Amino acid sequence: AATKPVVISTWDSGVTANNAAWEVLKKGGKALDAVEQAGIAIENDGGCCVGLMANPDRDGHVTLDACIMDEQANCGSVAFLERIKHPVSVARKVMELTPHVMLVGSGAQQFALENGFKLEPDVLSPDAAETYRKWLKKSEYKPVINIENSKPAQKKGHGPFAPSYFDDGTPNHDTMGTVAIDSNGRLSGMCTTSGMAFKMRGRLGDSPIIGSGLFVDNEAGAAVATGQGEEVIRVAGTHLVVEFMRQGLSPEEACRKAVERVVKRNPEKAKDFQVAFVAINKAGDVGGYAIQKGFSYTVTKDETGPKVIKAKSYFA
Ligand code: SD4
Repeated sequence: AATKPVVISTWDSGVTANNAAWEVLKKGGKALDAVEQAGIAIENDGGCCVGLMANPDRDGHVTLDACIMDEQANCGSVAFLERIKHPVSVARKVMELTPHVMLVGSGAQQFALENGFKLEPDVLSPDAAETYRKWLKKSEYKPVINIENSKPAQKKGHGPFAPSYFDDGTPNHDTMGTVAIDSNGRLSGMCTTSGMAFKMRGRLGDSPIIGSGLFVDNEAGAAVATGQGEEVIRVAGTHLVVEFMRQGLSPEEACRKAVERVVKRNPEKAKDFQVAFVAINKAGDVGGYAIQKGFSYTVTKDETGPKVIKAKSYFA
């Protein structure tokens, strides 16, 4: 039976991702191709937090995490990948060409090079270089637990529903996650990120981990996460969202229940970090929910184009 295609992405920057996905979906294309295109589009111009223009780790290197999953539970993932422009596409190749799900670091890079991806220069974008220079001035060069949250996050002008920013204006997070259903009722999703800015070298977040940053089950639904990855991993966040949808909850309710689980794990700390989920079910209903206000998501259902929706949140 024909389904109406729908695509939902994290944040207001999801407009870029959705527009690329919609080009595929509107022609009756596959959800898997649509979400990959969404990832590619944002990796081309992901600003602070996705792709090679993004903020670096503490050592000044951009390290990228991405994964992709289709309606048959095929999945692929790369993490701690350096100097490759399109981690989402490398993740898809891992899924299609190897017997494995995850490749990391130099092995992931080697695999990418063997499969026709180009080694990009090891340089920061001008914005990232400037942000890093400022960060270095104030910051001792040693690992600090949760430095991302060591100052109260503030909202500063960045689109209608700004994500969290540090006091000095450094963006905290803006991972791109996209889930979609196509006209054949196939669900797929992807997640791509540079992770938390100024993370310890070698740190992986939730984003490349199937069941944490992204999960797809064609019987129940698909979900993707953004925010403080460590807290998402602790509850296997997106797997949890999908299981709640399997029990019959709407996507928004499922996201809300998963957010509540994250908060319950650490009620004190939860006041200071952000975690958000977006989800889609088999009927093409979509929803999202966050711990903190300021999270938005983008939905495209038809030719009227992407709509940015302000998510409800645990803390008002
Ligand atoms: C991470 N979840 O690496 C990612 C960061 C993020 O928006 O979502 N940024 O923990």
